[in-house]
Amino acid sequence: MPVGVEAEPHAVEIDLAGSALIIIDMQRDFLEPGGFGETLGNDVSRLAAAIAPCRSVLDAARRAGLLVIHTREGHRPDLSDAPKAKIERGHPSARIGAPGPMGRILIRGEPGHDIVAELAPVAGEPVIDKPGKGAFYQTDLDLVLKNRGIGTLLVCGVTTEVCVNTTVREANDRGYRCVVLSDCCGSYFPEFHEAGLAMIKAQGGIFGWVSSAAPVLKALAA
Ligand code: TIU
Repeated sequence: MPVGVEAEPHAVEIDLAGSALIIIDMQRDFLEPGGFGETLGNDVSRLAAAIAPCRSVLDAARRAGLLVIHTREGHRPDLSDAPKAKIERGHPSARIGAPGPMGRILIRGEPGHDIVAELAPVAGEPVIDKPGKGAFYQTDLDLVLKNRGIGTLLVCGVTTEVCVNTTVREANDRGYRCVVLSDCCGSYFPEFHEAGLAMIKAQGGIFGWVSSAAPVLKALAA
């Protein structure tokens, strides 16, 4: 039976059996000092506020039996899946693959690539390793969702305007309904966080809906 969730630009009806929680890139590389995010010159402490709301939705989704999917951005140790243009971009303090305090920057298997302890995946929750910003690009996410009959995504993670936005745009074009939870997302730039959410819900919800943890907790408890 569908449940209503308060959202913008208007409330959305969600069929829980056909919905999944997807948590984008809540990795130490983005949230903790010494990782990829900091090498790019960002104040990584700005993302910490998203952890507790994410955790509350994650706990509720697990209790409600929702499919929970985690994603991680990162590359193979030999960098064979990392575009040269990405590695050479900008003037980071350390490039992708270079050694750092949490292991090699943005490399699979390194401590920095791990999801933060508070949101660590548990057995049975698919983890999608992605080489790009979007979670559909060069991954089997679409196949996993189709096999589970998922049509609606509750989206959390970082950063709002980069990997969350890219994934929502990809999902929208593939026919998924996306509900982005504002306080469960975060950005190094408060103004981009706001703009990233505004772009999703503008024009009658051009890419989806924007809600937050509280209305989703209410719906999951119903
Ligand atoms: N730099 C930045 O804001 N984000 C990323 O590079 N990746 C994700 O958002 N996951």
